[in-house]
Order: sequence, then C-alpha cells, then structure tokens
Amino acid sequence: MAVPASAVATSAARGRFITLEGGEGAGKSTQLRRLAEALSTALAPRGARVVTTREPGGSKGAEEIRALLVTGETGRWSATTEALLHTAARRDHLERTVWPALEAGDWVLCDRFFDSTMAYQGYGLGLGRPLIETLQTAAFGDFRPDLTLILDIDVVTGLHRAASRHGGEDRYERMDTSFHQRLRDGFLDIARREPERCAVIDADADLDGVQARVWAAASARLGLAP
Ligand code: Z5A
Repeated sequence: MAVPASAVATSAARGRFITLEGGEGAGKSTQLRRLAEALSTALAPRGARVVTTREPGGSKGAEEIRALLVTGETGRWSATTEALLHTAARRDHLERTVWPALEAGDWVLCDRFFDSTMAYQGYGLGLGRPLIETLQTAAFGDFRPDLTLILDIDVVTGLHRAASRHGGEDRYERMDTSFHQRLRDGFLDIARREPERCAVIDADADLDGVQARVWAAASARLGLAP
C-alpha cells in the first residue's frame, strides 16, 4: 500500500527511520548490521522491531533497478538517467518496504538513502543540488530520515577496503579517484547543511572502534541509553 509521505511524516505512532551513508568501503553495511543488533536489544523492552534494508534496492522492483545501476560500464547511463533510476527505485522501496514498516511502528535502518543520490549524482557526477532536490521533492515530498549517520573515510583507504570484498557490483568503484573525492566532500557538505539530521562518524578505526562511535552518536541523538 502506498502511504503518502506527508502521512508518515506526521504520524505520532510511526517508528524511526535511520540511514547510513558514506563513500566506498566506509563500512556502512558492516556497521548497519552491528547497529541493528544493538538497537534490537535496546528496543526490546518497548516491543519495537528493527528492520534493515538497503538502497538501491529493498523491494522487488527496486532490486531489479539496482542490477541496472551497479553493473556494467561506468558510462552506461547519463548522470540524469542515473538519478532518475535511483529515484524511481527509491519511490518503490518507500511504498513497499519503508513506509509500511514505519506505519507499523518498526525502526528502519537503511544502507544508503537520498543523500547518496545527492553525493554521487549531484556532487560526484556534477548534476548539482537544485536538480536532485527537485527530483526528490517530486518523488516523495518532504519525507526525510530521523537520523543519518555519515561514515567518513579518506578515499584511498575506503577504495582499498572496498576492493577486498564482493565481485561484480563494482561499477561505481571503478570511477576515478577525483569522483570519489567529490562525493566525500559532498557528504561532508550535506552534513554541514543539516546538522540536526546528520552526524559524521570518523570511520578510520577498527570495526569495534567505529561501532562504538556509531552507537555513541545514535544513542545520543535517538534518546537511548548509551
Ligand atoms: N548509489 C548512487 O550512486 N546513488 C544512490 O542514490 C544510491 C547508491 C542509493 C551501490 O551501493 C552503489 O550505488 C554505491 C553508490 C551507488 N556505490 N558503489 N559501489 P552499495 O551500498 O551497495 O555499495 P557500496 O558503497 O560499495 O557499499 P558496501 O559494499 O555496502 O560497502 P560499505 O558498506 O561501505 O562497506 P562494508 O561492506 O561494510 O565493508 C567493506 C569492506 O571493508 C569489508 O571487507 C569489511 O570487512 C571492511 N571493513 C569495514 N569496516 C572496516 C574497518 N573499520 N576496518 C577495516 N576493514 C573494514
């Protein structure tokens, strides 16, 4: 069922929507799994469920669009087409996965969300902020995460980490280093513009060290016991 963004955003009974962002190899996926475990424990007394999901993807249709986006030649799509594909995938993901979960009172943790479109297509591929903002407003109004954790790592370290895992889904990793520097700068600019929503986490530490930083920021911002 499609839930209008405005209805979700104002529902007193809704769960929380938390997104993790960052460049290649920042460790989002690893930290999302760890944060989901910690949150499940913290929320158990309230009976709230934690749901994890990802973008591009997170619903059947969006996963089909994902395959078009993360494989193949780096120049396979124009920047505008790419932004539209990500936005179409996001609308389907919101309608079928995220909004129903929030309406049910679940806490939803999402690996990447709209800040990735702003950073990758807006800053990295040069489309600029106004076009991305226009697309996003058309697709889902003023719906926004309650909290966004931006994992920040220097480009070389991140690409080195990313190269050590998965095969096939590497279309963005193969873009040049200056692209990755633009998107790192883009994520930091997003955080500067929206400090209430965004917390920057220094991801240059071992897994447990980054996990501790993530939990400290999340628990403080979400009003949970540290
Ligand atoms: N994209 C876009 O352009 N526009 C959009 O709107 C959206 C996405 C939503 C797919 O996303 C691509 O889509 C993505 C951006 C673009 N670019 N790429 N590629 P993705 O999230 O599926 O892909 P990803 O960025 O490559 O994420 P990932 O594979 O999930 O990587 P990660 O989450 O940053 O890191 P990780 O998997 O947790 O860790 C990577 C490796 O590093 C792994 O071997 C870990 O064990 C290791 N690692 C992690 N943390 C550490 C620490 N602290 N120390 C040492 N090693 C570590």
